[in-house]
Amino acid sequence: MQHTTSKFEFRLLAQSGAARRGEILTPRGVIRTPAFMPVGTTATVKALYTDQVKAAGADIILGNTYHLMLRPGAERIHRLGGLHSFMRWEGPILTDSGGFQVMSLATIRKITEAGAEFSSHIDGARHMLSPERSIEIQCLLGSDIQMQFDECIELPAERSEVERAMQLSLRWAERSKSAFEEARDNGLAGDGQALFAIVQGGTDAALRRVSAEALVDMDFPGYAIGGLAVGEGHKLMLSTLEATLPFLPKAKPRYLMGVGTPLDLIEAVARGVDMFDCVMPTRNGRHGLAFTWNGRVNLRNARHAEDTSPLDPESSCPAARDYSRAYLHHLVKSGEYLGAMLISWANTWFYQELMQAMRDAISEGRFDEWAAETKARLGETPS
Ligand code: PRF
Repeated sequence: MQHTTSKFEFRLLAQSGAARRGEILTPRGVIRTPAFMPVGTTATVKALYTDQVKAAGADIILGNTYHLMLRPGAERIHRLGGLHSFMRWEGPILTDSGGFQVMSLATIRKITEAGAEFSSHIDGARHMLSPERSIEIQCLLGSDIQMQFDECIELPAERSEVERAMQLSLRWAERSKSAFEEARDNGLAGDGQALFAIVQGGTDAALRRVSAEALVDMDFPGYAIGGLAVGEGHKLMLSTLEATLPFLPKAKPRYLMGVGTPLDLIEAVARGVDMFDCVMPTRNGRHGLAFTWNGRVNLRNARHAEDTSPLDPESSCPAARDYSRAYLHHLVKSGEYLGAMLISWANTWFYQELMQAMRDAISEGRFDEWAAETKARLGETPS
């Protein structure tokens, strides 16, 4: 483990156009940015050992307040020594606050000024999440980067509804910050841990600006852009990013939540985003869809049945380099666990190689040329 610092710190190292290369220093290690964080919702990056996640090149993974509070419970994880030792991941962990998952997963939910009341998607039991309880849970888990409690609504929505949720999220940002500072005063969080704010406001540029400016006034160590990739489409997502990023401080990391495809990542980095998380590499891996340097490959397709070539000869991932497409096709068609494991591994590795390629291109001052070449190679079309 690298003990580089006792404090949370962000350094900008290079810029190419608006694309930024940097590093976040934490007591648990350095996060190279732009960074992609594999999603470890229930204290596991599905179908992968943590050693594989690390070897793929990930510096940080994500965990979820919502899932872990329901099972096995935040207090239990705390008694067991915290999330890092529980799941055997020594590097930094970012935890989402639960607001988004309440909206997407819980049934019978009621949002009030106090917080979100909801029924568990597991057993229907009633629960309450507030900004204060969310921060308490993230402290119990031992999260290195915590997220404010927010409300993310589905798009399209009425402007008045978007504004209401954005304003509520601003008040919840204040309460999240107070709760985090109190936790620090009580020794439940240290100087090396950070709380990020989340900008909301739908696809409305004016609301995004109000949200960003109010959060910047509150002075957080990092800012997320939430409320995107929720049905608005690729173009509106990018124009909303363009309307939001100018109002965020250059010296702080910017995190686009729940995004995305390889094309989304390239376009967002080109506009100045530093961090991402998404289930795309692992969820698609479990369904037989692979990401490679020559584009997406659906291993269910019969054209792979007798193909002895590897998934991606350019990848240094054993799963992509050492197994035939015919074998992967067979595993996927047979519903074998190993199929999900190998393709999740290859995809997680590919996403990290993509981020490394972006970091290199930024350092070399040729991000735009790299992006044009890579988009053509990958053949990704906007979703
Ligand atoms: N808020 C939170 N988590 C999130 C989102 C959000 O808006 C999104 C939106 N894509 C993903 N995850 N707290």
